[in-house]
Amino acid sequence: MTIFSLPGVRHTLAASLVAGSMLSAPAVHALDIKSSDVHPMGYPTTDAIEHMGNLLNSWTSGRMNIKIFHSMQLGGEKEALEQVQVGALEMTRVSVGVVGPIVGEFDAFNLPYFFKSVEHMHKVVDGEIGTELLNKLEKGGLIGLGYMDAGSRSFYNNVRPVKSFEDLKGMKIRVMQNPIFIEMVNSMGGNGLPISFSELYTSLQTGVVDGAENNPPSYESGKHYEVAKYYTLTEHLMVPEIFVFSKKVWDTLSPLDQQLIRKASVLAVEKQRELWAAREQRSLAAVKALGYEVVTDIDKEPFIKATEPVRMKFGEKYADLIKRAAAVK
Ligand code: BDP
Repeated sequence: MTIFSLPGVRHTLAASLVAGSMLSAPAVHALDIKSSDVHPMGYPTTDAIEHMGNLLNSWTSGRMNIKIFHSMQLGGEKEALEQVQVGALEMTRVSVGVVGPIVGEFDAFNLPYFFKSVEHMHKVVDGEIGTELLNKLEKGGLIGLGYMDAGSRSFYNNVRPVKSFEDLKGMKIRVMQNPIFIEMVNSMGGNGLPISFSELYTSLQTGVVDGAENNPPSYESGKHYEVAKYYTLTEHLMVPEIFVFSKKVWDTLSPLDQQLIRKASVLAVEKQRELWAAREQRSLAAVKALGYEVVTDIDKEPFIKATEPVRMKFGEKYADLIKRAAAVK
């Protein structure tokens, strides 16, 4: 009897586990997974998690579902991670930028100008090192399910177009809540201010900050161009995204449910990366089409040089890991 098809999961094991749990009805628990994201629906990350929810729903005939709390309904990412750690929220998708303060090794990925290319980043996060780090999340009460793409982050502001290294001088720049990013901006002559993404638009609008830094899809989707019209492709960070499950809740799940979530996560990552590649291009084009200035011709060397002390200082503790990641071909 075919109960349902479960691509990739060892069929005999899955079928017997499902058959077993179907026979003993009380063991089958409905699972409504609440998952948060700062982005709205229609963004690559939220759409990928929606896809994951649809897969789980169809594989279990509606027993497992994901409800997405999108658009910062639950606040910023730091708060979301705290909720997941205590088990009040089952899942969240966040930037690795805010994971460093929980599991320090992730700061290797948060160093400015660290990854050489998207391919390099993929090889590192999809390889041994990526898995090793996901496993370390357990000590922070989190189960790491996978890495998603977030392209490169660049500066934008409402004072003047940044056409050379000197132009950033004196600007108050919002960064994600991690000391690395504060020092990164300071090393470039600006003034880094850690602020939650949920407060960023207002902070730009009211002049609490002059600018921020992010990838083109976030700049476009958050309509930050309305309040910070100069965008420059400095591409100083390539911070992946991550989605995590609450270890507290995870430990109450059956091995089959855990397996289903793992399998659906792999497919969610695939989906997200596909959506991401297309969205990155579209977002930049959309911003340009609206008439906003995007500086693409920029000498990155002075930025790379200025941030060397940041790589040294924050990388020192994880020197081996960083060496291994840098050597990944
Ligand atoms: C975006 C990430 C999001 C972060 C945000 C930020 O997708 O997870 O919260 O940047 O800057 O690129 O806080």
